[in-house]
Amino acid sequence: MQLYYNSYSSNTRRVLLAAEHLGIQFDLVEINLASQDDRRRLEEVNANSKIPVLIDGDFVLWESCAIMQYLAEGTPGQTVWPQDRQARADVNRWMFWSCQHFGPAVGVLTWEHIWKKFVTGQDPDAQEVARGEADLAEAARVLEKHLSTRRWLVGDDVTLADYAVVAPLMYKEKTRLPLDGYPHLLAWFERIQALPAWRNTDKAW
Ligand SMILES: N[C@@H](CCC(=O)N[C@@H](CS)C(=O)NCC(=O)O)C(=O)O
Repeated sequence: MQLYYNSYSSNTRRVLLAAEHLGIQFDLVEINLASQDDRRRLEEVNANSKIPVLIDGDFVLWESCAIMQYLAEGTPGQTVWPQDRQARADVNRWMFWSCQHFGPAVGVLTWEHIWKKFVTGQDPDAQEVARGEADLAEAARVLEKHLSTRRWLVGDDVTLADYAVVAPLMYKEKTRLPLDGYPHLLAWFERIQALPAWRNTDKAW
């Protein structure tokens, strides 16, 4: 299988986390989003012009969480995407939440504090930073409450839910994410950072 990727991409990171956990290796195709040639190559497989993209024979799949589920489904004996209907729905719920709420909140801050300068040369916009911080506080509050009584987001061990939600935290230090007031969230992040999947995919910075 081929994966169109970049190590700076948090959406790619969640796929790499799942693949590492499942023992899957890719033929990696690095995409530099600043290169017009790479963009053209990317748009041939994803009209959204976004990474990651998985190619498995004739089958092309984009959207990071869909790729994670596809990888798990194809791995006999895996436990990260449970077979039980309700447990699986619970994992799916956090994966959707990650893409809809947590990831975008972190994404606003990552853009303002890191990428904007690279791409546009402009400084962070205070109003946008305030919006990102407010959205992050709301999402972090939900995570903190949930993790106050459990070690992992679903069940007794790490699942795709944890890998999907945690990926944007690869920018926690660089973006100085204001998360000091969320001790359970931080303890959960430390647990994930201790996993081989995190350590073996920690190549970006
Ligand atoms: N919902 C998509 C988001 C993918 C995405 O936004 N990827 C970023 C990199 S982290 C990207 O390719 N951005 C390029 C662009 O928006 O032009 C997913 O989860 O795969």
